[in-house]
Amino acid sequence: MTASSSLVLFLFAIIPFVASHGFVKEVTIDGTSYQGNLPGGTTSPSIIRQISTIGPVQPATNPSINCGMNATLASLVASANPGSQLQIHWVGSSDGTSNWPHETGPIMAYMAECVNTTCDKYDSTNAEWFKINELGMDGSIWYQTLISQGAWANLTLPSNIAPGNYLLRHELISLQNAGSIGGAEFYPSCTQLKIGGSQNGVAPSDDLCTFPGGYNETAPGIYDPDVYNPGSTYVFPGPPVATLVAPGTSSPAPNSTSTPTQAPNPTSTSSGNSASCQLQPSNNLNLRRRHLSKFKRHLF
Ligand SMILES: *[C@@H]1O[C@H](CO)[C@@H](O)[C@H](O)[C@H]1NC(C)=O
Ligand SMILES: *[C@@H]1O[C@H](CO)[C@@H](O)[C@H](O)[C@H]1NC(C)=O
Ligand SMILES: *[C@@H]1O[C@H](CO)[C@@H](O)[C@H](O)[C@H]1NC(C)=O
Ligand SMILES: *[C@@H]1O[C@H](CO)[C@@H](O)[C@H](O)[C@H]1NC(C)=O
Ligand SMILES: *[C@@H]1O[C@H](CO)[C@@H](O)[C@H](O)[C@H]1NC(C)=O
Ligand SMILES: [Cu+2]
Repeated sequence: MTASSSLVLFLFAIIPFVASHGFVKEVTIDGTSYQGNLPGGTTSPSIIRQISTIGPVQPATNPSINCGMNATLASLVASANPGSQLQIHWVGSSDGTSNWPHETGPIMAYMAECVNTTCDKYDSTNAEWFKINELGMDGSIWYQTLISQGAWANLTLPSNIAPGNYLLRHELISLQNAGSIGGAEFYPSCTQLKIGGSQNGVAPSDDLCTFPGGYNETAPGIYDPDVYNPGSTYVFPGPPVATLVAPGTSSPAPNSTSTPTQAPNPTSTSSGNSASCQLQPSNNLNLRRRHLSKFKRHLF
C-alpha cells in the first residue's frame, strides 16, 4: 500500500469521528420555515438559540444541557398554536451540509414557560421543563436512524396547551458510547415560541424538571450497557411525557381532551418506575414515573 493510499484510508477512518456531531439548522412551524445559525458562526436574527459548537454537551450536569453548548438568546420569537405541527432539521458537520451522523438513541421534546417575559429575553437557567414527546425505536430501528438518513423530526405541540411564551427544547441523545458511564452525548436545542389560542393546559408540577437536574450519568437510558443488546428494553431518561391539565387539577380527567402530542412510539408505554428531577431549590426532589418502551431491540 502506498503512503498516499494509507493516508486516504487514515483520513476516512478519522473524519467521520471528528465530524460526527451536529445541530438544528432549521425549524418549520405549520409550514413556515425558520433558519438557525451555524454553531460558532455569525449571528442572524433567528428563533433558534445559537450554540458555540457542534460537539455534544457532556456530562449530564453541564449547565449547557439546558439549551445546548453555550447557547445564547435568539432575537426572534415565532408564533405557534396548540396542535401546531413542527419539523426540526438536525444536521451534521459545522457547516450543516451533512446528515445528522448518529443512529442510536432517543429523540425527546420538552417545553418550558418563559416566565414573565418573551422568550427572546428569557434566561432559561431555572426553566421548569415538561416533556411533550419521546421517540425510541420503531421496531428494530431507532427513529434517530431516520434522522441520520436525512429525515426531519416531527412534533405536534400539545393540543390543549395554555397560551403564553414557551421555549421548546428538542433533544437528541446519542448512545453509541453509552455502554460506559459518561459516554452518552446530549444535543439539546432551544426554539423560542409564543403560543396563542385559548386552551388551559399546564403541566403537573410533578412532571417538571430543570436542566441540569433532569438527567444524571447513571440514569437508565443514559448509561445503557444493553444499548446493543437485542431484546433489551430501552428506558427513556427524564420525566414522563406530561399530560397537560387545567390549573389546579391534580390528575387528568378520564375523558380529558388532552392527548399525547404525537402518536408517540406506538409500542412504548409508561411504567410505575420512579425517576427524580431536580427543581430549584436543589433539595426539592420529586418522585416521578418513567417511561419504558416495551418493544424489543435488535441489532441492525
Ligand atoms: C463555552 O463558553 C465558555 C465561556 O466562554 C468557554 O470557556 C468554552 O470554551 C465554551 N465551550 C465551547 C465548547 O465552545
Ligand atoms: C414573575 O412575576 C411575578 C409577579 O410580579 C413574581 O412574583 C415572580 O417572582 C416573577 N417570576 C420570575 C421567575 O421572575
Ligand atoms: C417525519 O415525517 C415524515 C413525513 O411523514 C417522514 O418521512 C419522516 O420519516 C418523519 N421523521 C421521523 C424522524 O420519523
Ligand atoms: C367528562 O366526564 C364527566 C363525568 O365523568 C362528565 O360529567 C362530563 O360531561 C365529561 N365531559 C366530556 C367532555 O365528555
Ligand atoms: C440518577 O437518575 C436515576 C433516574 O432518575 C435515579 O434513580 C438515581 O437516583 C439518580 N442518581 C443520582 C446519583 O442522582
Ligand atoms: Cu457526535
